Amino acid sequence: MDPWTGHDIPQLPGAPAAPRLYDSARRQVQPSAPGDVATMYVCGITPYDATHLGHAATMITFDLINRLWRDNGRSVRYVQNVTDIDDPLLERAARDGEDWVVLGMRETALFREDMEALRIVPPEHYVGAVESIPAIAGHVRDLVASGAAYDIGDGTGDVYFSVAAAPSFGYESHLSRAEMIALSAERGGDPSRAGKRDPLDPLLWRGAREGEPAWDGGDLGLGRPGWHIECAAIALGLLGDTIDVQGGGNDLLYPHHECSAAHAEALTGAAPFARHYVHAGMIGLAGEKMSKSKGNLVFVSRLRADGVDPMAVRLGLLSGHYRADREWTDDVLKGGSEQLGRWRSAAAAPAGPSGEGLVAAVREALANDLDTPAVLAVVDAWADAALAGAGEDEHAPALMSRTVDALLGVRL
Ligand code: 5CA
Ligand code: ZN
Repeated sequence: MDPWTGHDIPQLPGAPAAPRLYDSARRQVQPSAPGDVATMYVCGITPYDATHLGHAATMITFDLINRLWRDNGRSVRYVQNVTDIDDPLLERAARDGEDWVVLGMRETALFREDMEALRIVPPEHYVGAVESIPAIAGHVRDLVASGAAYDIGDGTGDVYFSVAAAPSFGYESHLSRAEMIALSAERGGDPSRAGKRDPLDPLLWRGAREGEPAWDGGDLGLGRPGWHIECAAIALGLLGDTIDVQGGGNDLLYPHHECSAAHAEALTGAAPFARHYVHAGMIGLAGEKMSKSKGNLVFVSRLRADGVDPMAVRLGLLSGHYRADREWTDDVLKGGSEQLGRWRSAAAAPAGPSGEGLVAAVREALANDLDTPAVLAVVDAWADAALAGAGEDEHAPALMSRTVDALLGVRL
C-alpha cells in the first residue's frame, strides 16, 4: 500500500537531547538508544470507519518519537499496518450492504488524507494484512511445525497459538490470569471456546467459513489470518527480529501486543521482541473511550470540513501527556486554536528571548518521555515574552517556528 505524502523536516542547530521513553514491560522510563537505524512498528487502523481523534492522538505520539530520533541523527525505519481484513470490517460491510474491500479502501484513503493534514511523517512501509497473507501463513505453518501452535481439531481448520510455548507470557502487560481472560473476551478473543489447550491461546488462522473471504494457506488450507500474527509477521518481515519500539494505544497492550510479541519470540527465539513497548492513552468523549463500536466519535475529517486548522487539533491533542487517558472537549480545541494564533503572532515578532535557549528547552522536555505539556509551556512562555517585546534575539522568531515544525510537527 502507498503511504501518504510527507513534508520536509527542518534541521535544528545545537545538540539534540537523548530520548527516554516509558516501557510498559519494564514499567519505567528508560533511555531509547537505538543504533544508526531506529526501528518502529505502530499498529494502524482497521478501516471500517473514519479516523477519529483517538487514532490521531496515537499517531501523533509515535510521530513525536520519529521526530526525536531524527533530531538525534538516526534514520528511522517506521512500519505501520492496516488491518484490511478482520471481523469488524466484515461486520460493518454486511450491516451497510457494502463490499468490504471498497469500505476498507475508502476509509484507508481518508485516513491517509487526515494523516497528511496533521503532518504525520509517513511510515517507510504502509502494509495491509491482505497483501501480507503469504508471509503470515508461512509463520503460522512454522509455529505448527515447532509445536507452538495446533489445529483445534473440530473440523473448522482454526489454528491456535499455545501460550505454553511462551514461557514469559504476560511480561508486557503484567496482568493476572483472570484479568487476561476477561480482557481477551472483550477484545476479540474467545477464552471459552471448547477444545483450546488454554483459554488464553489466541487464534492464528481462521479456517474458511461460508460467506467469508478466504485465502490459500498452503498446508493450513483456505482461511484468513488471526489479528496478532498479522502484526508480528509484518514487523518481522520488514524490521527484523528485534525492534526498538512496538507501539499503539493502551487498548492494545493486552491481548494484542502481548500476543504479537509472544508469536514473534516463538518464531525467532529472540526476546524481548521490542526494546520498548510504548502505549498511548485513550482519548475519550464525555467519559467514554472514543471507539468505532461505541459510535461516540469526533472525526478528523469532519473537523477539517468544518474549517478547523489541523494544527489546532494537533496542539489540542499535545496539551495532555500521551500516556494519560484524557478527554476531548470543545475547550481543548479552543485552547489549541488560541495557542496556534498566539504562536503565529509571536513567530512574526521582530525579536524574542534566546532562540538557542528555546530549542534546548523544547528538546529536553520532549526527550523526557514526550512531556508535551512541558514543551507547550516552554513555547508559551517564550511567545508571551516575544509578544511583550522582551528579548533581543532577532533570529529567535524564525528559529521558534522551525523548532515547533521539526519537533512537534506544528507548522505555523
Ligand atoms: N488495526 C488494529 C491494530 S493492529 C486497531 O486497533 N485498529 S483501530 O482502528 O481500532 O485503532 C488504530 C490505532 O488507534 C491503534 O493503535 C489503537 O490503539 C488506537 N486507538 C483506537 N482508539 C483510540 C482512542 N480512543 N484513543 C487513542 N488511541 C486509540
Ligand atoms: Zn496491531
